[in-house]
Amino acid sequence: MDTLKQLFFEKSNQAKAELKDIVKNHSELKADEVNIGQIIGGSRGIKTMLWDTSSLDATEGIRFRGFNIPQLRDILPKPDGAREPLPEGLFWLMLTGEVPTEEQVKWLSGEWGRRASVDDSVYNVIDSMTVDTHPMTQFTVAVMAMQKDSIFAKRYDEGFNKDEYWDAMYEDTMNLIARLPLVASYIFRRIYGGDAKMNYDPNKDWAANYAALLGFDAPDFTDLMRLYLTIHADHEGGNASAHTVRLVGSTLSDAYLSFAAGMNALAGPLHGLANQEVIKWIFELTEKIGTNAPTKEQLRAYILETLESGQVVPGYGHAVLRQPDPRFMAQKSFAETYIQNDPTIQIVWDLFEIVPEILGDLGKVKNPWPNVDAHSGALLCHYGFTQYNYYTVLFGVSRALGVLAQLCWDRALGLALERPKSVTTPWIKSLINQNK
Ligand code: CMX
Repeated sequence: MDTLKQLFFEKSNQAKAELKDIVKNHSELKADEVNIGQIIGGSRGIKTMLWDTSSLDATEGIRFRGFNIPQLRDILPKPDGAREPLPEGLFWLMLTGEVPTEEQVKWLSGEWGRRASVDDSVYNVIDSMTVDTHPMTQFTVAVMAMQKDSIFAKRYDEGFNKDEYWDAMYEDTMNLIARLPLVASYIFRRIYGGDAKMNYDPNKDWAANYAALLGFDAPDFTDLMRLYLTIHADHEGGNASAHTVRLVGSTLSDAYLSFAAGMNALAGPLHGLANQEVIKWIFELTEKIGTNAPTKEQLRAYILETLESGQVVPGYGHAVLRQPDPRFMAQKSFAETYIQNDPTIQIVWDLFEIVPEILGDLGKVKNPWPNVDAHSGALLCHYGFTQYNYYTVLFGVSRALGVLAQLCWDRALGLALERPKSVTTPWIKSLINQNK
């Protein structure tokens, strides 16, 4: 058994015993109360999931196993000469709760390199879609096409002991993550041009491979990819993509089926697709105003026009956060450190000064601050990566790390099939009448 798998087994075995004890002795302890507004309003804030890989605080932002983003940028191993952490390190941390050593992440880079192979049948399935099929659709279809290789599904079909579910889920997770740069970059090259088939370089880390396979291998861009793939990896369990992976996985669907389902949630414009919407909106703005250096008054007028036409300002607002997203701030700090005088990045920063006040004045927006998607597109464009219809795929490749690490935990802990209770409108009306 490899070291990571062994460590995960030991940690999860211990956690399973603790959880059993908690369930036995404290099941009746009240954790939350639910009101009608929450039932109708998208279940906001109801504590109803166990999710250990990360936790989101409304004012402080995301913490991965207790570490915030500035801490992760500091403590996670970096390859020689690199300035940003390896996503491998974050995966290790999320799966085991331990910060890995340089040697351990090096091993993980090599292990994903060893597992990174995709057979032609998967590429053939991608090729069967027209190139104008949205990259996120091609991505989920490609993940589904790889499901034939699921070790979990195969062992389940043969009949296997539930105490071994964690083992098969770990194997599927490792294989799927290793393969994602290959299929995701194939989709990119197929749509936007580039060599048809390219090989994964086992001597490079996961993010460096993905960057190179996309055709962008400037050192600064590779560092950006390491940062990007780290900060988008997880955002606790309640967000739509993570929750979907959990829900589908709880039926004992394997890693491929569960992850593909989550990617369909990420592809919605109120969630991950917002990274595409933000840059599209900025490009439309510069085209309409006729300059790539608009004044703040021009920006203000454009924002008001967007709101008046009944649309949201993409990249702003959040269901949980009530402060500027630390993932936005991490990208801003990257740009401040490594990039000078980029007009699109300047627009992003000007919007940061203007949008919150306008949204705040509406009186209904609970969080007027930028989220992760407000900055990512401008950074990518700086390095020539302007194909914004593809951006959500980058988000999805990163999100695999968190949701699949947690899915391994779900099966190791033996978490139950999800089955919350729904109510009808007459039930709600009768509750209201009883309380008059
Ligand atoms: N622009 C305009 N109006 C906004 C807004 C924005 N950026 N954010 C919220 N509002 C509006 C809502 O549409 C809602 O209006 P109605 O009452 O008329 O329906 C009102 O303010 C209250 O919404 P909220 O409670 O503040 O926010 P929600 O939890 O309902 O929604 C989110 C959160 C992210 C969907 C919303 O802020 C939004 O639509 N933002 C723009 C899209 C976006 O950037 N999504 C990416 C989020 C991060 C991610 O998942 O990747």
